[in-house]
Amino acid sequence: MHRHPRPRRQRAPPTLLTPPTLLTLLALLALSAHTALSATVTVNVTTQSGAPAEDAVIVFDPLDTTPPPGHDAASIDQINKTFVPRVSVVRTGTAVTFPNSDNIRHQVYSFSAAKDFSLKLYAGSPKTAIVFDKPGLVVLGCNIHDNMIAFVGVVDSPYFAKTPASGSASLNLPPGRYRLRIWHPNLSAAVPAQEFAITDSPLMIPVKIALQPGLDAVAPWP
Ligand SMILES: [Cu+2]
Repeated sequence: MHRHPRPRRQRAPPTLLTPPTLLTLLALLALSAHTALSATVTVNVTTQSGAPAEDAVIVFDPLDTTPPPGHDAASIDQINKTFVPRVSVVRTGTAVTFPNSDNIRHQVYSFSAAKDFSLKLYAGSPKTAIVFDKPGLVVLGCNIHDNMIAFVGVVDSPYFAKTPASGSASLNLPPGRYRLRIWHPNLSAAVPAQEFAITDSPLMIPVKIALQPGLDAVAPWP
């Protein structure tokens, strides 16, 4: 019987233990300095009745510093004739894609001053993303389905969040003074902006908002 030659066991190449370079050390130092010099700030948003408020937009505008530019990509899907998510918050300059997970066509548009645009009627995912290049509130609609509505808060600050079902969102903020803005599509009264001086210790900020469910009008952007 023919025997396959036993494959020669390959010896693993010797591991090169490079000493940490100066650059690595500097990067580690910068990282630890950054970690030490930022505070976890938690904003807990509740309604009049004390229930957690989902989909509240939280924005901390830095008053002392100009944060470095940058932004992530974002995506707003269309599922069962509903925009998902209903509320988004993105940094100015973010490219947003609008995939369509339905097997019917949608036509996404906005007349908002912050972004006036209209995608052609489409199924699947359009190739082009829409760049949200001005701060403000963009209200999205679908020309085919009047009930479809979604909101994109476009902010210059990199320090923003949207509350999940718990009503509570945490951010890491470098020390300094900030203006806190809160928005929700169903606000029945504007939330006054507040100023905070953030140090390096954690902070919990409770915020009560008044909501009017089913309100047709969209709350003004702060
Ligand atoms: Cu539609």
